[in-house]
Amino acid sequence: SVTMPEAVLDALIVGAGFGGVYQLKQLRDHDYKVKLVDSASDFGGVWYWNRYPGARVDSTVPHYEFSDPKLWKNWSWKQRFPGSQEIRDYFAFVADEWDLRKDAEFNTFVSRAVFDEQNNLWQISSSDGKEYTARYLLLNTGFSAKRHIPDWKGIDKFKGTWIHPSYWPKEEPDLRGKKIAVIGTGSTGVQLAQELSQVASEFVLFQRTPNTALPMKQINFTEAEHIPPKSAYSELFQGRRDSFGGFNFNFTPRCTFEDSPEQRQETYEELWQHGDFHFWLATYQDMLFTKEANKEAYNFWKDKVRARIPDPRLQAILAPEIQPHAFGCKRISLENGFYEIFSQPNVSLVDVKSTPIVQVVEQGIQTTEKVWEFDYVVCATGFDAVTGGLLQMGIQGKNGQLLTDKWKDGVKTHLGMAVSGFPNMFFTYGPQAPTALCNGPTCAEYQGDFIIEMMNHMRKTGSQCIEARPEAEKAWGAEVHKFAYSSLVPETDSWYMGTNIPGKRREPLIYFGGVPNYYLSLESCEKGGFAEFEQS
Ligand code: NA7
Repeated sequence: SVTMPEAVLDALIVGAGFGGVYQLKQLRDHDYKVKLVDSASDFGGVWYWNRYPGARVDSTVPHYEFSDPKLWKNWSWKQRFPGSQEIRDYFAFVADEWDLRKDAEFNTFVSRAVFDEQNNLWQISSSDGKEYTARYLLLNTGFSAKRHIPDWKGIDKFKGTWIHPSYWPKEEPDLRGKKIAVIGTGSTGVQLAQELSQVASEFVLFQRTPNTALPMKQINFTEAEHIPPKSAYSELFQGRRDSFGGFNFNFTPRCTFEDSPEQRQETYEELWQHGDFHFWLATYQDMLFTKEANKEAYNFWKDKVRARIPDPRLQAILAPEIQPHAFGCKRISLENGFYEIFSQPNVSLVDVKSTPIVQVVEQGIQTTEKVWEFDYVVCATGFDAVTGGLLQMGIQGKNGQLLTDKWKDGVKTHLGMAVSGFPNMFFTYGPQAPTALCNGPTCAEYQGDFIIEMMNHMRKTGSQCIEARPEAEKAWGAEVHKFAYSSLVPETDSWYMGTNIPGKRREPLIYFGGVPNYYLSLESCEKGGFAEFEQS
């Protein structure tokens, strides 16, 4: 049955992670009539879904939280890199503090959104038949809303339990003494391997590409010791806009070979000891741009990691002598004892580059070498990242054009937030923005503030329709390509380039100019009265 459209909203927000939650709070404070929907049954975004053993953020707090003092003054984390449950607790706290629940509808998957050109309104419907009418459609669906499972033959024949980790069963399976496989060595695979190898009777990790993981250096906070102290928070939140990744650190202004070999070793060692992403994003500024600099960083990484793996065969798979890809141009993960698990007698590593997976069979996984038997297969093969989540919602702009058609020959956006032909629609943490290279909450606030300023501007001028100008979109695309192609990123296979999904177009999906440049672009657009957008 078709329900009658509810009263017109100023904005429908899709997604209850950092982006959506921030916008709900801010828009309500600015007297907009808003509602938030999410397909999950609670707040948390990625953290609602990612509840697999070991799921943990690899950005430090307090960067990885909202900057509102009302929140951080009353919230203390237990660890420098909080686990998934702790982040869900934080979301529950935020929902209470900001009184969000009354405007949130859960278990609601947006399956269609059509722009009504006569009235400048979005008509939105959910898969269970709910309908919404809103002036603005604000998509905060994140970069990993669409899971990816390779289409191996026989998955349906497997007699054990097959799990994509972001659909971890709420009823926690008892994995003790079980034979467990993890396929994939992204952040998820690495975190899972660290945990499941400790409980499984036999644990097998299937690796296609080594993850050039860095030591996390977790810190447990105590009441007395909360690092950094809260007195430093305000300044620290300010500092995010000057940092490439939206944290509080930056590339050093020096180039790799300006230093003597001894100085270089010392610098690398310091970055290494610091943990976090420092060896990646606080290193020599040419690391992501020149092959020689990149190789130097890789070699240091390789020697460090090899020292932790006694078996030369495993060394060659986990930390190959020949650099497998440009270091840091594929998402680096933070590990906590990952390389040590391979010395355990119950752990095996399968290199699927040399012995590919042929098919899934009743007992487990058949490679070109043998059949591996399992009770559980955890398929940590990632996501149709960055664009997949946006393209699965049946979005239709002006003249009936589908977003899937608009992006058929490549992604086009203005500022990584808007699309020409799709008025009054904005998204955060999507394609052609610093997404995923930028700390999530930093992006949520900067992009959210831009959207709110834009809506305020529209209200002030009495306009009802705002749409990215095609020429602005073209210029932004060129900007995105300029940054990407000046680096080693485009030659590296990864979801940054869309190459993790068979058949997906190879193109830079992320803006690699860093947060400071991105922030300037937003600021200049705002100061120019949003003239890069047509308004009527
Ligand atoms: P990722 O980072 O996309 O990792 C997926 C992993 O699965 C990666 O190691 C892939 O190998 C592997 N994969 C994908 N398809 C296959 C096939 N067909 N055969 C074997 N292995 C395969 O997803 P995550 O969930 O770990 O992390 C997502 C993001 O969340 C992460 O980057 C952080 O930002 C947080 P590949 O490397 O492509 O060779």
